Amino acid sequence: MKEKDLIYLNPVNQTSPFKFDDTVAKVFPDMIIRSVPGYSTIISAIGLLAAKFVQPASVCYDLGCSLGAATFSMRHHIVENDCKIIAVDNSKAMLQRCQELIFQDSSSINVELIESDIRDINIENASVVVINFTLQFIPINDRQSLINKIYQGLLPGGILILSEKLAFTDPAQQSLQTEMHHLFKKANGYSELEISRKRTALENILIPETLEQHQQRLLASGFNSAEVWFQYFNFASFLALK
Ligand code: GEK
Repeated sequence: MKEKDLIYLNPVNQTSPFKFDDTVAKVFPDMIIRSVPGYSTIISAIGLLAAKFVQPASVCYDLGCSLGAATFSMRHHIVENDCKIIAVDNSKAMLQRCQELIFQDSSSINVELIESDIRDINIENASVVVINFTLQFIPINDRQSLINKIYQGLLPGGILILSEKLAFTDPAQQSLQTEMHHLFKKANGYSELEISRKRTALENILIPETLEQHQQRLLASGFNSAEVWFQYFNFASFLALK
């Protein structure tokens, strides 16, 4: 059974900035599903897209894999047996749990886990790259070079699936979408206090950009097209085609 996220009920966690440590890793599946509108839909679609776009003897990357939800979705949908999945995260706590889940999983598709900053790894021979709610934690100035590296490492016909929390230039939209996200969290059992404490903890750590900024960056790196295939309030997922 999933362990419940009670982190921000605890006043001790009120002031420290958000970290992907063991406390977070323990409750992560519950946290992300109750906090990110559309998360399970996105995870399922990642498997479907990977199955369609994977190429023989290529690599599928899951950048910022956490407990490997996108990795497992790819693993269970892909039928190409000679491909491999490389899942990367810089949180030891997340990777330890992810490794345990891989041991319990029955798929025969090879998964390599790498503990690293995603800015420091090589991307090669990729048919599918997933970066699901992780670019938002990378300093804005480093985002273009990371997307460029992904584009360069993709094979012709390869895809990038990028999911992000969004910002809006129109203040009325920004405040409405933020309010709807908070109502989503409230409907999922988080209190006002937990929502506001988490918001403070994520300040300057999770930096959302607008849909247009993401699209421009994707196109600037060389992708032929970059469209939003899913959006639920201020959370969206892009599909970029090489
Ligand atoms: C999912 N994709 O379940 N390098 C490597 N990892 C990083 C970095 C970095 N520079 N910065 C943050 N992370 C997952 C969910 S969670 C999203 C992704 C969220 C890692 C961090 O350790 C965490 O595991 C993950 O990115 C972000 O589909 O919690 O909102």
